[in-house]
Amino acid sequence: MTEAAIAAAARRLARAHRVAVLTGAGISAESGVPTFRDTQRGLWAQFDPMQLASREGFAADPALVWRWYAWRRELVAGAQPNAGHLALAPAAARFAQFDLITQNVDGLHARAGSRNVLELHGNLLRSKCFAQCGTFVAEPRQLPPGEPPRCPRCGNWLRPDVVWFGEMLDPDVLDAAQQAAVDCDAMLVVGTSGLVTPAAGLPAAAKRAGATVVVVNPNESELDDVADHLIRGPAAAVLPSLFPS
Ligand code: BJW
Ligand code: ZN
Repeated sequence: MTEAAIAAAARRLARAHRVAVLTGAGISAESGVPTFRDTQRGLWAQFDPMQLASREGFAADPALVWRWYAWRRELVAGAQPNAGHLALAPAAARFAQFDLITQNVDGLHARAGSRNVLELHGNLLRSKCFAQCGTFVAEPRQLPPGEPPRCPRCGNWLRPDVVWFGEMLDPDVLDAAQQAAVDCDAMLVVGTSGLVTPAAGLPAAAKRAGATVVVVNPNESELDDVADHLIRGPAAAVLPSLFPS
């Protein structure tokens, strides 16, 4: 069943000229990076990620939120791109247009060789000033764990350069992603629960504009209804077969 669904989707993708890909945390699961809604392991089981990933959560306890991100940053630093990430990087060259849109903050697509990745929710490996004075810091792995470091310009806290709940996405990145969605003739959606807007609206926007939508997820998701091709399987096993050499 899944084999037939993969073969049908692969045939459709092979005919496409303009492809957009939307990835979520599931694509990094097989690299050992927990999905967003599965980050509550061990010591972190008692905390709500929706609370930690918010300005209010950081303001209430900056050290706690900083430690959560420091822990996740270490996990990502020790992880490697998997066969799913690695299948997407060379696939870009097969199409007239190929846009890779990710909700992930782990940077694994770039480490797999993908270029011009549209990172809708920022990147865990960068930090910026909580007071929005315009300061960005590139290499927070060198920063101490525990308390957040201070902004070198204004002295406020540094925070991860990610998009928290209730914050606006970078308008240029969001515009580019929305344009890619309405311009593509096939959209591949991988490893996202489809719970978080505006990212979750991109597959429906693509479909309304006439694109075929392929969804890859081992579990049910909010995006199953949008799928023309629904592939129930893990990204690292499925993606190489969608772009056979
Ligand atoms: C596999 C697999 C394998 C497993 N292979 N697959 C009410 C109040 C306030 C705001 C809102 C509200 N109602 C709606 C909103 C808007 C809000 C929102 O959507 N909230 C919902 C929760 C309801 N959105 C926002 O606030 C956004 N901003 C915005 O809209 O601005 C305008 C506005 C402002 C104020 C009010 C209203 C509007 C910003 C959203 C930012 C999201 N940021 C996060 C955190 C980033 C930093 C960090 O990581 O800490 O981004 S949240 C988190 O969810 C993260 C992810 O990118 C994002 C999506 O999650 P994803 O990737 O789908 O992961 P999971 O874990 O949910 O799912 C994993 C999937 O993988 C599952 O389906 C598995 O089955 C699958 N899987 N193994 C393939 N091997
Ligand atoms: Zn500052």
